[in-house]
Amino acid sequence: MSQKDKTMNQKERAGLCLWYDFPADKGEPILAGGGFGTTPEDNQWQQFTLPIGNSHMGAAIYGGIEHEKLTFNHKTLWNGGPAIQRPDYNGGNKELTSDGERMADIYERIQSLFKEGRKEEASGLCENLVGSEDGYGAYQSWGSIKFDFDGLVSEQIPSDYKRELDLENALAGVSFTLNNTKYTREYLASYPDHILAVKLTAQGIDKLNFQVSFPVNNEEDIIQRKLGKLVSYRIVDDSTIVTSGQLQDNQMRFCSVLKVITNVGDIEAGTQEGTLYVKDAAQVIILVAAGTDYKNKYPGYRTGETEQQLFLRVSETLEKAGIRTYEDLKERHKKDYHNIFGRVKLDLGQADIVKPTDILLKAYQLQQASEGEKRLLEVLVYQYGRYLTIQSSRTGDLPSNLQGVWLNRVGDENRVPWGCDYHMNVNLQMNYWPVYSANMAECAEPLITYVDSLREPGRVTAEYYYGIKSKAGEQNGFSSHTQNTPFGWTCPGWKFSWGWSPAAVPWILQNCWEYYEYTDDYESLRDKIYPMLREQVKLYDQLLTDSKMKITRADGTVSTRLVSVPTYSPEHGPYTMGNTYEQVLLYELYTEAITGAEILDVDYESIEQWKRTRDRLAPIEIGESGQVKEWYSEKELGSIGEKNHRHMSHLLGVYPGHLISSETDEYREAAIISLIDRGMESTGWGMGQRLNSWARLGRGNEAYRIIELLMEKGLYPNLWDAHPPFQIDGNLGYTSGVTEMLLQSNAGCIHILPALPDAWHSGSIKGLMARGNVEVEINWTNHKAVQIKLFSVNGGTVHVKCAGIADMDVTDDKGKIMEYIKEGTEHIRFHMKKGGIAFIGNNKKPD
Ligand code: FUC
Repeated sequence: MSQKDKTMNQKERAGLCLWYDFPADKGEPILAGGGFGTTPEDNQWQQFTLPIGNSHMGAAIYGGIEHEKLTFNHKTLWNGGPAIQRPDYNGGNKELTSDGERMADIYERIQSLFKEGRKEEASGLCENLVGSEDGYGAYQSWGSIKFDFDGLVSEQIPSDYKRELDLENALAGVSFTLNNTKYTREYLASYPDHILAVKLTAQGIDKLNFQVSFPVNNEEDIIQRKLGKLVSYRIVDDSTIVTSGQLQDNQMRFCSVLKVITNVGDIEAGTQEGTLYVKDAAQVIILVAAGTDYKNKYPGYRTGETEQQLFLRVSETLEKAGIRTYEDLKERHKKDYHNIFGRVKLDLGQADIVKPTDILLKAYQLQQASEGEKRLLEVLVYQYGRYLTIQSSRTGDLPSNLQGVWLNRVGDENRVPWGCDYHMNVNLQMNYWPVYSANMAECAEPLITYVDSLREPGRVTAEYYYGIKSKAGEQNGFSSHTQNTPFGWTCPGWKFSWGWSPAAVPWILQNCWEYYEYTDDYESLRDKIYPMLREQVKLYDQLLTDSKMKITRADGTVSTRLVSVPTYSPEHGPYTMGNTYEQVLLYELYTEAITGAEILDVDYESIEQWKRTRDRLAPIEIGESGQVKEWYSEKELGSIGEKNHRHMSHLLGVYPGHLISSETDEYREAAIISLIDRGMESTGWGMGQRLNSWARLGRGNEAYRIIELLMEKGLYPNLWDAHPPFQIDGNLGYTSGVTEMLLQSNAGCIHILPALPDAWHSGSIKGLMARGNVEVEINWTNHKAVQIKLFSVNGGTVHVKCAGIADMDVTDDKGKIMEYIKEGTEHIRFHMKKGGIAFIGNNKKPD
């Protein structure tokens, strides 16, 4: 290891840990709780607990001294969907309106009215285009793992108390000393072994004496409203708590097995049903496995397992893990985690000091942090976004939801924020913005598989609402809207103004397409991604209609615009015939399908037709204030819509799209005017979107100002993002945004330091990914890249853009000069071998 690498690692070690000197229930909340009946307890939970997860399961740790608690989740534990009391459940889709008219007829009528210019009548009819509320459901908290310790009573928090989350190893821990005994607790959630593992130790005079329980979260009113859990607890083998149950709402079965292992000390039955008492132990290992009979398979969404079969499956998981020692489980967990997390290292010149995270955040908020401390928090939150992704989105599972996998609430969507669903209105998209660029591509598998699973139920939506039918086995078009659940909920919600959003699918497909762009994985493109794009284009081929709006292209040719009708720009303004939001996404969709077909060498005739269609979408128009119009009828800024609205979907061509970039000058200036108009402050994900957009526009200092505002106003002490309540998209949008400030690859080249702010004058980043499967490392000093290292996984031509690059030389890993083609002062192109390395540096000898 070089000296430089060592310094980087030391700094990372000091920085890459969240830690506190008090338990979660003793913290003073710094922000209001948010809506959805957020209680003081919910607020405490969302601001202070520390999360671990293996995607399927999640836990959030309090770190109480006498009473320790971990809220526990399983990603599939959802109310809603198919159920005995909902024999006709159909993804919320309704064929008929409440007046008995066919939705598809109303849809057609709305289109005709809009075309006749009868906007008010058309808009009035839009409210009919809704789905049912019945069966939407909500994600449910499972319960809590509790430890009630005897003898750990203290008036004060011990001075050596520490509660921490080590991001480098994905380990959470609590430690303190009481009565000359040192207590440590370590928590991990293992993806390779499918378990949660806990190690408790007491070193000194006293031993561990505690009751352990695993009660489900089942508030009384929830049971009365039949949204609760029917549950039974039993003790097996004198050391294992088995919980078996069913959700009242949809009869989903769930089962958990918690096993206590001690080598010294006794395990006895506890005082209440389903509890165990551990006596006089110096070390205790606890393993937890859990599962449900959910299966993402339309239309039943169940495995079909009996209670006993589910129990056997969960027990088997636990038994397999139980053969291994705790240390072995921990090593396997760390290896799996390091493989993804360890790829990216960020050094912004952060301070090498160790301060509790809440103190660091507070100093930042009060503008009392040193520059080094600010960098430390900026790096920490960056890597936290990567940690949260790895902990909440792994192969074989559902994607991360609005809170990743962590939730402490039960009930309906008025209590569980937005049902904690799969919101495709920027939220699910944002969760997956950093996966490719920040080198975690495998974490996107749950998303791609999930979107694929919306196709079958989504064909019902296409049929009912647009009259587009797929015969058995046919793929004639699928649709889905804002809200989505694990049960193929594809209807347009129960209110048009937030529920209707067919462009949600092209939008999320963009994330799926990016998987191919970054990995060059031909098989995935052929077998999964292109078929989805193709079917979506097929849908829009049938939906798009001539608006009679005149468009004049850059080359002077004139035609009329094809639009989808009705459209609504999230979540304000009028109902219209097309809008920038939807047209931009469609432009990108057609482009992705065309490119995909060309790569795969298929659908030649369609490619030509798709190009003609794309040519008539004309997504972007500039308004009288020089802005990107959100609606085609908009004149000057502010003439329509709400000022400072948190959504800025008319700017999707900036990010995550490609229509507006620092290369397209005319649109770029317009986008800046529109961005300024939306304001710098917003909710969590709103900050994430602003950050990524400023970065894409090459405006590092504005991007950095967003970062400062996010730190100052938008994060809880546990660094979760505050919508409020907690919503994980803002965390992941931040990680994506920082990546976009340092590296971009959307405009046909690998752009080095495209939006470096003044505050980050020197630093290094290692392991970012550029499109075309190229790994990039950048070292910069005084705002200038001094060395760039590229690793081309698949080989091919690379086009690199960087200020001053024409004065640098390119060498291979043996130090041999590589030939390149120079284009102006900022661009070079050269060929790389598969697995080849290139160093671009400022080592040129004077001529
Ligand atoms: C969108 C946003 C809300 C919230 C919800 C989950 O509808 O407008 O702010 O984030 O998603």
